[in-house]
Amino acid sequence: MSKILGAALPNMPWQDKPAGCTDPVWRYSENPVIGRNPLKNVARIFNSAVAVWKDGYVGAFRAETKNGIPYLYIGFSKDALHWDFQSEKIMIQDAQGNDVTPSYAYDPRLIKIEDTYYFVWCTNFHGAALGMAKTKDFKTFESLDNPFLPFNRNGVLFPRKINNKYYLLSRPSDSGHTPFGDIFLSESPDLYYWGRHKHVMSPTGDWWQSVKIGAGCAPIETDEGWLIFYHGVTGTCSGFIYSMGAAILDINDPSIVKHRCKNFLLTPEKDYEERGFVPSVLFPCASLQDAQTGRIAIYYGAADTYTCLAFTTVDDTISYIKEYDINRGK
Ligand code: BMA
Repeated sequence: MSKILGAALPNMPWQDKPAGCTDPVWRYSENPVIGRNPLKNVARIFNSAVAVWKDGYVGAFRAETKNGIPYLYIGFSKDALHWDFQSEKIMIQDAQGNDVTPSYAYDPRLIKIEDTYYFVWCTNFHGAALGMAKTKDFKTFESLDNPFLPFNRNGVLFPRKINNKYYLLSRPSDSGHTPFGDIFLSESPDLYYWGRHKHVMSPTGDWWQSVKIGAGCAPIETDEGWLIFYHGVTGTCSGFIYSMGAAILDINDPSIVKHRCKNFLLTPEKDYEERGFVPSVLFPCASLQDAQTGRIAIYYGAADTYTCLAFTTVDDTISYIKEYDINRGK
């Protein structure tokens, strides 16, 4: 039996595995959780992140406004399914209080470390790059500048310091639709200065992840190591297809991949994943987990249009990763 290390979360969204399901991850029967035109002036919310907040949940949402530009919105929820969105995008200040709200912002991750919540997203820094900001109250958001030079995407912080340092996964890219991409790990003493970069994983010969990969949900601490859900991309005659994979990284040195699954855990196959603004995109950005039961709820964007939910347990996923470990040649 594998274990999640961390807090119990008894009120998180959950549905048992459907009878007869042999897959390690299963979808929420009421998907999508966020449909089209979810609020005035916003056409789509997808590739978004949730976190525990007070006695409920907070979300950092990629909201595609009706001029086609994505911004970060926040919302609150009692059950992490029904959301009360704020009507305007969040504004970001620097430490002196000057407005530094970017001209676009997308694919947010939201990670709590100690008593502070951190947003990491793709921002406009003379092209696509990582933006980072922090908040304690979801009223004011202070920029932590740009961790890296352009171009970079899919920045995901670890939820705690390791050996007293902060760690960030990221994917150096180009400023367009990037036909390449590996996951790298960077270290920081203070969340401003990043260095000691290490390579973590590359695309593989498994076709679903043969073009590029990028970190998705914040790493989940387990007794086997850091469990990561990431996206893997293949190229087809009609464009890229995004699926979800998983791996386990060493708990003390997360640049070491202990196990990596050669199979995808989810790939677009429902109407809401195959049809939308960008068809066949399944893009995980966040999870909620309960250390008591080992349950995990994964939030993912579908077809650059919807926000959806899938479920697994730490045991289902870790035993599947090991069974189909890339190093076992199965
Ligand atoms: C990537 C990002 C994601 C998006 C994906 C598919 O480059 O922009 O936000 O989901 O493309 O369009």
